Amino acid sequence: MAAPARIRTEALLESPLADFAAAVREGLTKLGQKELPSRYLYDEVGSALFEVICLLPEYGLCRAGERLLERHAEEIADLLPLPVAVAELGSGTGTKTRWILEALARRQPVNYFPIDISRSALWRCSQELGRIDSVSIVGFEREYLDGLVSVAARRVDGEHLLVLFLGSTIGNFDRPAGEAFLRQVRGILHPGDALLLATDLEKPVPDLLLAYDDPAGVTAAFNRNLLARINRALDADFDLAKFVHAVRYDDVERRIEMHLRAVCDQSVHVRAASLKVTLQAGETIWTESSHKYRCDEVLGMGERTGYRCAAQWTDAEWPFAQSLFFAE
Ligand code: AVI
Repeated sequence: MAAPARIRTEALLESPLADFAAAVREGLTKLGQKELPSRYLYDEVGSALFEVICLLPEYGLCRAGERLLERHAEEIADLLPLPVAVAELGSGTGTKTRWILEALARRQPVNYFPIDISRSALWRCSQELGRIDSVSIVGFEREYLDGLVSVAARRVDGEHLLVLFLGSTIGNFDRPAGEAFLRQVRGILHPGDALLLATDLEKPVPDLLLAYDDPAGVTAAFNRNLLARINRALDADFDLAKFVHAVRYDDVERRIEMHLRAVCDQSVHVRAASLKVTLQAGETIWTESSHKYRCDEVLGMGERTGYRCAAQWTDAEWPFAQSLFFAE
């Protein structure tokens, strides 16, 4: 049996709490639409709720991504130049990565570098994947691009890099920001390095609304937990009973938006951000966007940002794509 994985937790953000307070202050004092950044949905509770969301019958996204990896991992591995090290952006607990690592480990010893801002996610990732023979893991508790720069600096001569960006996390960026991000990743890669990019595809709006507003209320709890997190971490007094989860589809932007709607006029004190906010009945705080794509649009995004697409696989049950790009 392989030794338990070693998780290195290199330099953290300078002051995560100060960054959080600043982001909350900025988002809640915006003129017009109030916002909170979706990255803060994922504290311990939020991450656990997201894992439950992935089990919901109405939310097929995670299962579709995993099905594609399970079905096509060998083909993906055959397309990669060897030797290759694997970096994963936002690895979470790493469940969906197993298929790729196992396929690669049948061809070569694999160095796997999960990058995630959550130490507990990295720890669970090491538990989940650290026992695959011929796979060694070093985790980076860092932001995506910082982590990727560190991983790239560790590569040995002649070794390629495969970057995994799974789960359609790119959909949580605005489209221009998503492209800018792909370009930044490209700037860290060498020609011939690979990027496996997952994207959730367009599907009927009623299916999307149900996926993001499930009858069991798990997504609502996931959304409201952001306010609970602000209460806990920033000494705020949001009354969660005074907010409802609201989901809408913007068919121009082709995205699902999650909001928290105030059910009555109220004011909230966020002490650690030195902030008093007032909300009117019906006003919303926008907490997440989840963009949906077309297959050819994904190819275009890759081409405009310095990649060539080698293959694209789609899931028939839940429209979803995995696209394998090579840096040009
Ligand atoms: C992580 N991300 C791709 C999910 C999504 O579908 O946009 C987050 C999520 N939000 C609500 N449900 C799931």
